[in-house]
Amino acid sequence: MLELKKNVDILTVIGTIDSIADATALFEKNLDAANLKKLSRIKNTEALIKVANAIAMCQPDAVFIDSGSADDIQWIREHSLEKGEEKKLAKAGHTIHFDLPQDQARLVNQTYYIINEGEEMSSLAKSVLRADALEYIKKYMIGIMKGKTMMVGFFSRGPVGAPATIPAIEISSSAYVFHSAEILYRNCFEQFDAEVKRAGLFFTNVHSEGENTPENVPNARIFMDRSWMTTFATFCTYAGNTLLLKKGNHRFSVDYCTYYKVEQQLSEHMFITGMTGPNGRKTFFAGAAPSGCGKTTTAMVGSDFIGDDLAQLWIAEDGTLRAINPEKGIFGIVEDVNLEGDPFLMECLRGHGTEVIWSNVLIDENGIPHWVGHNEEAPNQGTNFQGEWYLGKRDANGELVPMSHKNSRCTLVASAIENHSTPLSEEPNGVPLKVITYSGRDGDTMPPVWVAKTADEGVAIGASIVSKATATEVGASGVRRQPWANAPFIPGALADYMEAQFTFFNSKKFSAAGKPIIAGLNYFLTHENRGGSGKGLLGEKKDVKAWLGWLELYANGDVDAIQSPIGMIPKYEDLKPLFDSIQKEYPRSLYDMQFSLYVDNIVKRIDLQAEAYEKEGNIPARLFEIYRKQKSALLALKEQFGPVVAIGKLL
Ligand code: SAT
Ligand code: MN
Repeated sequence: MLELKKNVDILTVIGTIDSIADATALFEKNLDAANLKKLSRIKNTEALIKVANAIAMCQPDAVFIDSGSADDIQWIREHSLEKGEEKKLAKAGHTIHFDLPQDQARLVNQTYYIINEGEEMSSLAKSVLRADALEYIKKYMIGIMKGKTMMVGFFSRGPVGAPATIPAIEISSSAYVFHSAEILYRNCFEQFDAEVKRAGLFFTNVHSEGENTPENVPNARIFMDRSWMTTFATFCTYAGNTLLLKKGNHRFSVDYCTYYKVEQQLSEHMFITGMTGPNGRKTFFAGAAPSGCGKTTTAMVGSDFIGDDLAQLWIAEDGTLRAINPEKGIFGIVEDVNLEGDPFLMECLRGHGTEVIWSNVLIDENGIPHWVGHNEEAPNQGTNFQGEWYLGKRDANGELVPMSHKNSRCTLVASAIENHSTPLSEEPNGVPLKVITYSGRDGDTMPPVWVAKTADEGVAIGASIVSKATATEVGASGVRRQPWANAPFIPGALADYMEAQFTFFNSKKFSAAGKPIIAGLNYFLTHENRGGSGKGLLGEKKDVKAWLGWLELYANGDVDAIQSPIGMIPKYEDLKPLFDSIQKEYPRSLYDMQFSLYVDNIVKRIDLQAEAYEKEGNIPARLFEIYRKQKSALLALKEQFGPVVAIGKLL
């Protein structure tokens, strides 16, 4: 359950401002004439009271209202340089920001939902009671912006006017965070009041880096107040912890969809991209993958790239599935980004003059950024996320310090990417989705692509993502279940989220042509695990085009597929021409390695999932029915053909 505006709003308790008269008086005392004039355009009293309370709590020396104008954005860039949060690089418009060595990724162990007594939460999330959060915030956030300027901006999480767009207020003393916000989100200063009215709500985010020292990081907290849709973040700068317009508000959006928009909307950790099929046909995809599993690369393979991280989905009046990207920029991992795999992104990073904020990469003596896997000549020394760096440098534990952190990033507008479809990205009607994909990092079990036979089986694919831990979360390791790649962002009970998925994808509101196909993708099978030799991956980045290309054909009924217990599997003869078109040899032996059913592995995976979900309360029975059905069909196949079933046997 989620009850909005339940109990006290922490900002109001601490700031003590509860009327527009008091808010106005405070603005007059704290804002100069120019910023007062800007703020006077915002009329929504609830929003103004939130801002006033944030000022009362944080006690900044000055307040800057970011109207989104070119002048205001320029002011933010310069403020960041003055504060030393960013430094200029050799290429015009490029800057470097370093997060503290302790703050290189999402601080999952310091991230909490603020909840009310008795609320049922996801078993995968940490939560803190409202009273305890209030104590922390009082202790650390009162006066946290003394000596600093507070920046206040009004943003839109999606194209203005789209049914699934929700506006949000961003408040921070970090100019880096604000600079990033301006690149990644649409400033909707002029339309904010109207958008709050349309959407019926807005999110609020309050962040301060404080002194931003390593000693402070243990006190860092990322709090998300579910009931008041307000975030608080302290003593850190990594955007995943501080720019809470992104994952903080994504969490609220997931919560809101699960409890207030059932059968209407979903909020997903998905890329959105379009593929061009025969005769110029456009087919749009949205796909979930845990951070660091090739989501950005997949998104950019499309001919009509829309977004690489988040998607808001809804069923339109005409029965089609629509999607928007709440963001307009990319906060992309740079490790292994190179000319061969990511030519369009590389063009932005090395070629033409797009604005880029780099974070946590190596900067050489010429002010040029370098990162692991860029496939270029690399320097032997420079400055990186740990300070001065030289080849062979070791950290306190004797481990080699890599040239760049695994989670180092580039921040840039999506419209700079050659295949970005900017007009469609800005379309309030969204793009019509025909394909939903789920992927993880799975070395030995599932094939590169398979399609669910029913909506329920599709929901089960999403529920069953597993992945090796990646670099986006501090302290994570091992193989983990990653339901929908969205679990870190599901505040409420997993069962409620799953129920909402079943309801949505089985909705009678879909027209026959509007219902999407739901597929699994896996790029991470290894030779070793599929009867080959060596430890390498069976696939390479460019294969993604073939897998998506096949799904494009299948979704439009141009090819059929082989029925198997786990779903529909592509035929060799349909894949071959797709590999031809990417100039790649595709022998049947490779196909067999990729698509043979390794029954024992799959059954083990099903058991792992079923056992884990049995421990969770109230999981919809149909999930277990699907697992049971698939398992018994797989065991019957094993009986007939042995533990490794060549897919051709099922023809
Ligand atoms: O750390 S974040 O989750 O914000 C970045 C990402 O999408 O991987
Ligand atoms: Mn992400």
